[in-house]
This record gives sequence, structure tokens and C-alpha cells, in this order.
Amino acid sequence: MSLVLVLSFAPVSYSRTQPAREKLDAQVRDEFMHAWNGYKKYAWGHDDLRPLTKTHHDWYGQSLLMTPVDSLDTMIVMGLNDEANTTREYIAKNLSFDKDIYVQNFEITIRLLGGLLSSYQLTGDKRLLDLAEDLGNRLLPVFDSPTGMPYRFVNLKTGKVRGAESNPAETGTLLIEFGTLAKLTNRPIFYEKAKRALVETYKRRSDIGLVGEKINVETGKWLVSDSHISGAIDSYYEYLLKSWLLFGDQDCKRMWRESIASVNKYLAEAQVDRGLWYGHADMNSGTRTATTFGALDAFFPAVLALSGDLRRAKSLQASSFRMWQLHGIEPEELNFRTMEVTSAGYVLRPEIVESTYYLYHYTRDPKYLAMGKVLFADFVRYCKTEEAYASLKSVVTKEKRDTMQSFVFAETFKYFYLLFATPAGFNFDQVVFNTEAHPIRKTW
Ligand code: DMJ
Repeated sequence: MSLVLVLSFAPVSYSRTQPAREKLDAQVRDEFMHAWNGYKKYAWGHDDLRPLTKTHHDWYGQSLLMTPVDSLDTMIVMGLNDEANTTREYIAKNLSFDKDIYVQNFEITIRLLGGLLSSYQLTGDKRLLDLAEDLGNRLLPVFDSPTGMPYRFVNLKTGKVRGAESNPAETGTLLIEFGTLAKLTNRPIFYEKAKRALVETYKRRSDIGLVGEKINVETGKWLVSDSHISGAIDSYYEYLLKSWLLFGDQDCKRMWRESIASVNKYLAEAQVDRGLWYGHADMNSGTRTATTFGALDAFFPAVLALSGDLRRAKSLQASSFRMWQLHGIEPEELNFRTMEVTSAGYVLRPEIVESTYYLYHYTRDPKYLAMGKVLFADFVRYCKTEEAYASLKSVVTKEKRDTMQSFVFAETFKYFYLLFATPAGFNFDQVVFNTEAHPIRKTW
């Protein structure tokens, strides 16, 4: 299939007026507090709030304070100082990783390790760094596979591992957190293990430079050869770029540059009437396997913009916004050739907001503020509940679902806020956001 990059297509329409930025940042903070108060009232001390039944949920039967840790740096960035101090004290006094439970290395790394490190940097509270180091130590056994790529699960008490069938997102989205931990504790082992995992994933790319969707970390063999930028691969690419930027790692720079060339060659698809999208292709032949794109893929304009490719970033962001506007809120996935929804849920995902923020930062084009205003109004209209926020079972029917994942605090509200605010002392160009939107500063 020949791919022609066409950058002009039907203009995005903004039905609502240009926003006053300052008023919107206060509204975002209010909505954050609305959801946070719901969590505190019904789920305090637990991982997540179930917003419809107003009960709590712990991922592994015992709480790891997923929501408080994921939320803390957002409170700090928003200037919610009392709330942040109370939450920080609670975490420092109550969070313990000495638990006989198997946890998913990827999720724990991006949410908890990333959250603790970021909040440590923002507050200087050494107790948070100590927690991060304890967690890092307990996660380290995941890397003891024959290839160096991590197992998916580890028991925090025994160090036993399981889950040899993994994917590039889980094997390659660790270096920002483990690398930062290495720098802050002067223990290079954390950097070396996570870097090796990333490199070993990259080394197994196909002859045309793509990675697949599922890999066995013991044999190093691919189990699924479908390639894309969606879930199970997405943040692997993000971390190649960001690890270069955060650590100045020249291997990551080279791996990013080679990878993005293949992604643009085989996964991008642009037509005059449809605009730019990224679909699926077989990692070995480059043959198109699916023309789907979704809420998770909407992170890619941010990555493209960060890499300097504003041309593609703007085009893809316009496509993401078309996806959002189809039903007034984005579906998990659609077919971009037919514009039919193929997976109708919305779990409060942040990626499209993140990309809007990056594009506004780099272009200062007010159309991205207007876009953000539309996203925020729809988000509130369809997802707000009496006492919190809820996912949607279907963006078509707008029926709600009883989940509110911690990333709504870590990412969705944070990116909305940063789009509309200029927090004192917060400088986009001095931080790298991990994939859970925890800002990390290069202090070493
Ligand atoms: C988050 O946990 C992270 O952004 C991850 O990289 C992808 N999925 C969710 C948000 O949608």
C-alpha cells in the first residue's frame, strides 16, 4: 500500500467560543476536587473508588494507595497545598510494600514508582524517596529472565515472578522511573536493568524496524506479530524518545530515530478526505492488518510534537479530535476508514488531552485552547456523577460504568489544568512526564 502524507483536509470545527484560560483552570481544579472528595468520602485508604456503587476497590485485595499516590503531584501542581500535605502524610505513614501479593510490574512502576519519585522531587520529602527505593528493590526480580526483559508480575514479599508472555509496553516502559531512581539513589543497577529491557525489546524488531504485540521474555520470540502504536506497544515508543531527552542517552536517541522512521513508513495512513491516522500492520511484511485507532493512540501527537515533528502532530491531533466529536466523547477504538466505532467504552482516558496540551505549548495556537475547552465540557457533561466521575460503558449511549481509575487524577485532570494554567515554578521544558503524567526533573 502506498502511503501519501497529505496534510491538508477538512478543517476541524470548533462550535464553542474561545475560552478565557484562567477561568478554566479554576473549573478544572474544582472538578478535580469534586472527584477527589468522592474518593475520600467512600474509598479513602483504598486503591480506587467505584463511583456508581460508592464502594472501594483494591487491585490485589490489599491497598497500595493507588489513587493517593497517583494524585499527589497533581494536587501540588494545582496548588492544593492542604490537600497535598494531608495526602503526603497519609502515604508516608501508611504505605507499605511488604505485602505477599503479586503485582503487575508495569502498572506499579508507572503509577506508584513514578508518582513517588515525582512527588519526592516536588516536595523534598525523603520518606517518598525511601518508599520508592523500597519498591524498586522489590520489583527488581522481574528482570531476572534469560533475556533481561521483565516478567509481568512479581510478589512484593517473596520476589517470585510470573508472566513470561509480555509486550513492548510492559518491557519497555520502565527506564524513566528506574533510571530516575538510579540517579536519585546513586544505584546504577536500576538504570542498567531497565535500559537492558528496553534494548532487548528493540533488538528483536523486524527487518523493517517494527515490533510486535506480544513477546515471550524467556525465549525472546514474538507471539503476536501485529504492530501498531496502540495499547501493549504505545509507551515503548514514548520511552525511547523521553529516555533520550531525560538522560541524554544516545542509544535511546538512535533507537527512537530508527523506530519512528518505520512507524511513519508502515503504520501511518493519510488521505485527502480522511487526514492522517496510524493503523496496524504486520511487523514482518508491513501489510496493513487493521485500520483502527483509539483513545490510547491519541497520545501520539504529543510524542510527535515533543520529537519536533509538529507537522504530523497537528494532523494526527485533528484526527483524534474528529474521533472525539463523532459522539461527543471519544470511543476506545474506531475504524478510521469507515468511522465506525469498534469498541465503544470511555474509561476517562487522558491521551487526547495530553496531546492538546503539548500542541498548545509548542504552537500557542488558540485553537488548541478551544479544543481543550470542548473536551473538558464534554468530559464533565458525560462523566461527572453526583459525587465523583465515572467511565462510560458506551460513548454512543453515554451509559456509565462503575470505575474511576487513578489516572483520571494523575493525568486527565492534570493535563486539562496545565493546558489552561501557568503554575508558578512549573516549566514544561524542564520536565519529562512519565507515561502516567508524573513530571520528572533532571536534577542530576
Ligand atoms: C495510563 O495508565 C498510562 O497513560 C498508560 O501509558 C496508558 N494507559 C493509561 C491511561 O489511559
